[in-house]
Amino acid sequence: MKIEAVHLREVNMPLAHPFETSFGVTTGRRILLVELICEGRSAWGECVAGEHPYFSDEMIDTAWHITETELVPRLLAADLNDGRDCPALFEQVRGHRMAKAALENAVWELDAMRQGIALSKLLGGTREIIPCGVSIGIQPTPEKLMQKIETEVAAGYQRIKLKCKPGWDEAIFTEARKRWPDILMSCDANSAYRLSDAPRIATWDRFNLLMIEQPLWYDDFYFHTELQKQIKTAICLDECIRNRRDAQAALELGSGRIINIKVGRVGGFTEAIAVHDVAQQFGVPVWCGGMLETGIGRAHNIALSSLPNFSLPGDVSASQRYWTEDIIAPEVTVSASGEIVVPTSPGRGFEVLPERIESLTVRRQTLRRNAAVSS
Ligand code: OSB
Ligand code: MG
Repeated sequence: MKIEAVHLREVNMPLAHPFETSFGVTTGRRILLVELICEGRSAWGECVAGEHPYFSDEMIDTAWHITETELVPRLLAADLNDGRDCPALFEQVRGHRMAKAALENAVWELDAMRQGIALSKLLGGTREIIPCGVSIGIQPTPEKLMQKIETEVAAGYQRIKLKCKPGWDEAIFTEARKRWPDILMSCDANSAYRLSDAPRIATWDRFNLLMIEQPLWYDDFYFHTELQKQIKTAICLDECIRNRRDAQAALELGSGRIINIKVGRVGGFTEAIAVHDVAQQFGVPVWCGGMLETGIGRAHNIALSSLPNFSLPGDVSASQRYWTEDIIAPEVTVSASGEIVVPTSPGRGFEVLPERIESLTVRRQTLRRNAAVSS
């Protein structure tokens, strides 16, 4: 495959509801989309880097810069067999995994279209339906949070994850457990605690949480191991798992017992599959995380979630929870039993809506094979 052109776009999309985590509030997304043109086909990728470098050290503007100046020139000079060629192609560039993932995932999508098979099949997926959970942000009041939980439980979601931080933890867990003693419930601290909080976190075992996600530093394994020794509840690792070696190191150290796989965070589908495989060898379940994606990234998350070891409900939920109008058709919907049907049609399985995307675009750039940059 010789990619003929790459279109970069920034789309601006207001969120249907603000999303608050321990690192800040997001009211709207600025999203970098990439579109590859090859042999009359168009394939898309979504960069999940945020508006600020708060979740990780990447953000949309660094991702755009690296994509334009380093990654796309390498892609346009290459003749690719498939998506698995991308990691080596981009290897000289250190880090910038979310930027790399957007391009690599688009190459996988292109390859699936070319072969006439579903992206899920190309990735090695085996599931026809995937179980879905939701991630509920920090709310203005505990009452508002209880209303949100009620809505999502009624909608059928199979696991409720509560964003937490010091001061927004024990009281809301107590209240939620009083009202819903038996639901699958977890929490995500996004690194808001320190090892000195271990004695207090150990008392959370009484809430019967499925897991506590990334309680300590975003780049740490060692102190998570120390914390895991002091609590019964499983730690789930998100931010600190960048690749398959991290997964192996963390699981050998006992830093956690569950892994959240975000394809952007690990640099693309090739590495996501490798992390999935490492976890499987350790008998550790994984689930697919979310980064407030548009339908393009969401479709890719659905395909990835169809792999066999994605055995826990992920954060892949309905388009409508994020957007008044998504950029794909049909929008992603979740059944009353909290499941998404994995598409079986070729490629991503959802149509992109070019006019809708056009109307949301605030910045664009086209790079072509053997040609100067044009706008
Ligand atoms: O830590 O999982 C996280 C959103 C932005 C950044 C980090 C995280 C999240 C979520 C939302 O939890 C998941 C989603 O609904 O897309
Ligand atoms: Mg998380």
